[in-house]
Amino acid sequence: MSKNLDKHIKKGIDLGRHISITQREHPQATGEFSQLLGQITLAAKIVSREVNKAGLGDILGKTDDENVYGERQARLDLYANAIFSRALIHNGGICIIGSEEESDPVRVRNQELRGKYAVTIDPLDGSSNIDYAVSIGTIFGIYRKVSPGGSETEGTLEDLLQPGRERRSDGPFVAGCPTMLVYSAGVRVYGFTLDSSIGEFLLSYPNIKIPESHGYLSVNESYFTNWEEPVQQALKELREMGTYTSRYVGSMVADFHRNLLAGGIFLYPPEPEVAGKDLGKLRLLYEAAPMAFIAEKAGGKASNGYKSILDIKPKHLHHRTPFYAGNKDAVDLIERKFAESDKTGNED
Ligand code: FBP
Repeated sequence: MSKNLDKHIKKGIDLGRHISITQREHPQATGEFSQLLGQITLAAKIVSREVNKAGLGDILGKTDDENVYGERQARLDLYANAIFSRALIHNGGICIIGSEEESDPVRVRNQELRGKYAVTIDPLDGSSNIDYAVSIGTIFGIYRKVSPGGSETEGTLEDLLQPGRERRSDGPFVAGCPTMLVYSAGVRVYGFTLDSSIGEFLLSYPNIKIPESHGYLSVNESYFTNWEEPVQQALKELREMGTYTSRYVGSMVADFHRNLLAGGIFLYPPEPEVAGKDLGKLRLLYEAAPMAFIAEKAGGKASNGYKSILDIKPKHLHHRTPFYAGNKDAVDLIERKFAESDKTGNED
């Protein structure tokens, strides 16, 4: 980031101004990325408003519909999916969406609306907490279209199944006490807080760097006995260090966000003997890879136990992966335990 720009990125500036400032770093920029980020934040504000008054209307609870994994979809899951899809398709300049709530990719049929970006999204992460006023959020990821034909042609699966390192930008929204946007376009990680009195995201964290060697252990320990030995050993050693303590909300966006600011590691290990959890629970494209992008840009690390999450080539839209993300030294410990064990990596 050039010195000249650095002095303009001040706490309190609004997201629109921030985007126009950082865009100066990309003389070839067309404004399409800014437009897309603008639509994503607009949808986030609408969803955050609904979340903040959930319980007064009839938006809580589950529907009878199930997602591709047989998980019953919450009303707010479907509401958030509809709001983000509408904003992305009608004004986002995208060609295709890969969403947790849709079994198949959502293509932009109308050529006038199509653009050069592909988006992956978990419209509402932390579904098990929706009805209990616990922090939840949205996770999004942006890729450039790679399939032939530019925005003239429809997006294809190829535009979604790109390794995380190809991402243009990523970020979670955390609908918690304040609603926050955390995003990176590849250089720094920025944190914006929604000032609902003016309906604007204002810069609250100009350059997030994850603190090292201490913080929180965030994992659902009730599955401990199902984990592979290297994970059990690593967790024991992290506990014995005495510089970590446990915190687990059960909404990855909230657990990851806390650890991003305060230090720590979020883990969702595989349970080889449990049906459907041999690769863990979290989905690569719209849960693990966006968070891995943020973790790495903030000086941390994210791994599947054997390699960086950002180097995994997705096999399909809802591909699952073991996920360890946070302090570099804590994730290195996990990788060391797997390397020392005679276990061969169930690669991807
Ligand atoms: P959803 O996107 O369906 O909410 O699933 C992901 C998630 O809720 C994560 O946010 C959270 O970390 C994890 O599942 C909780 O799983 P578990 O209840 O097994 O600990």
